[in-house]
Amino acid sequence: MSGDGLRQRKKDAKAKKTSGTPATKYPISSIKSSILLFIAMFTIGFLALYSPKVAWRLISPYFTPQPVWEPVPPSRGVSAVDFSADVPKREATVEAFKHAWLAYERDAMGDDEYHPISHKGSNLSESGGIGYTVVDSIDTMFMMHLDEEAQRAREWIATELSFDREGKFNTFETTIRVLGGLLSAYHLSGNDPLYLEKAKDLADRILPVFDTPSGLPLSMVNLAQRKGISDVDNRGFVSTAEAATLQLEFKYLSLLTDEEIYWEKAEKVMEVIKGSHLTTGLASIFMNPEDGRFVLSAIRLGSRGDSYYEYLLKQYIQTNLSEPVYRVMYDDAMNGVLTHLVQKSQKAGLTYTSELIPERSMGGEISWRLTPKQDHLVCFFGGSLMLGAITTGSATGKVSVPPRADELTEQGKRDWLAGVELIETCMRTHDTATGLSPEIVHFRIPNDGIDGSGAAQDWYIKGARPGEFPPYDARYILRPETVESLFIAFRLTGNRLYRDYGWAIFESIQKYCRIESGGYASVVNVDEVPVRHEDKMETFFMSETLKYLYLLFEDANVLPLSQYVFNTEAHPFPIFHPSIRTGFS
Ligand code: DMJ
Repeated sequence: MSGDGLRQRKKDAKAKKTSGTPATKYPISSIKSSILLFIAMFTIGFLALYSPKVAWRLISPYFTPQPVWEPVPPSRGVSAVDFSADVPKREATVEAFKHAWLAYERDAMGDDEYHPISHKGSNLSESGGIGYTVVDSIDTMFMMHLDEEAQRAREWIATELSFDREGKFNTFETTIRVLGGLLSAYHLSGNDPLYLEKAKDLADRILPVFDTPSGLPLSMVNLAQRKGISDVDNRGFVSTAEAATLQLEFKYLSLLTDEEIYWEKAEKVMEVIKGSHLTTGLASIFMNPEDGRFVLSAIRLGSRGDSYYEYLLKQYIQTNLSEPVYRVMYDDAMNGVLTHLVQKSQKAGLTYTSELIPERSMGGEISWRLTPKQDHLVCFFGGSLMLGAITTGSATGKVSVPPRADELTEQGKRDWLAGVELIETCMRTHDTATGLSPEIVHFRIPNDGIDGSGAAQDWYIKGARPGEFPPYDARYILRPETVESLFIAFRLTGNRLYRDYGWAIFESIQKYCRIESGGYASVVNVDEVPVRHEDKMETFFMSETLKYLYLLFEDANVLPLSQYVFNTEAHPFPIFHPSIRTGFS
């Protein structure tokens, strides 16, 4: 110890001796604390008698075990954060993309959808394609530096793509895949005007869907006639996710063209949804475009509900956190989801989301049945929760990678942990014969009447019986949601575990979905080997699944989450600060 240090210690000891109150038998401070303790005990006792709930809320934190802050699962021995590219794995995803694209180009160039086993394409309407596959895939080519392929795709867009097509096109799908694809192609190509011109033409044809009494969009559109069409199969109702998942695209287009109409139409939908707010913060999956109200229908994070929650957060991110209304709506929704939908499985305590199904009694009363069903679609939610935790749940404005406990609010910590756990659950649903996860899983609950093989684990595929054709739930249709969450989780934690998980999924896709002659196909039962294929390669395989896998292994400086927001079809748009005064700014 140095002389200075020694002198300081002696000074401290002397100060201790000379300062402080003289010793008394009952120091004032301890009398004060006793009085305070007495008052606190008295108040709690009083409350316990007259309002036990409030009393429990006050004292429960001292009795309920609090979750230990473990920001990421153990990283299999690798502790340092390494965000550099894993080149061999990244290049393997490029090779897979080429295998998919070149087969499509050979067999079906320009058609909306591809059937890799029959080597054929097909269109959504008889009047011709709308670039469903080409446009959805082009930004992945830009990212992968597939310049020749991108040039050929551009050529097709310049010379063949037309939106003057009769038929019923789904408003949401056309927006997220085609409009979204054109807008990100515009940005990533360094503002090639072709893409913006096409985007504007398409958006102008879609706009009439918003001309309803409420402003909620109709589900379908005839692009040639520029006319909205209601969905007769669903009594004219529009699904909540579909109505509330057009906003990133129309708002970015508004920024690029300086035309406020796109912004206003998209924002009006959010205003209507805000106005019909349900007390739980949750959203039923159907709304009525006539009066703008929620219709009595299921509540879930899966189909028709999923991207409503995703876009609440992403709208807040898109405009650089400048519209607090989305933060309030998102936080409110997350409170509802975490309180009412998130459950733990019986055996391994896996975190999953259930659905609420409304039931009407003979007397007309409504009750809600909690159903332990989780769509593969829900697997986007793990990453989304983590992204939300560091955004609306940040206590300090900026958080570390991975976040420290003191950098997040209580809600932020809750959502982060739930997100991490949900990703683990989604990975457990890949514990199948193929290593691929099914379209829908059910979790075990008491008295569910399941026996046999399903009884052994926490989850099962409903209706799967040996010797019978597999149920719809057993399929894997090349969906991206789990790898989307892995990509976000890796970027927010730097934990290699997420790359390992992604690689395992990629290997299963290579082994079981790859068609030797070109392309990839869905499998009809993830629990059956050898697999049976379905003759379809969904467009989101090239636009989302392979893109997120590529970005998972790419250097994290590429398309950083601090500067980009991905639309629900994985098309990245830059984050901006709105130049116009928005309805919610
Ligand atoms: C994609 O088209 C989008 O991610 C959408 O939000 C939901 N489903 C598919 C992929 O599974």
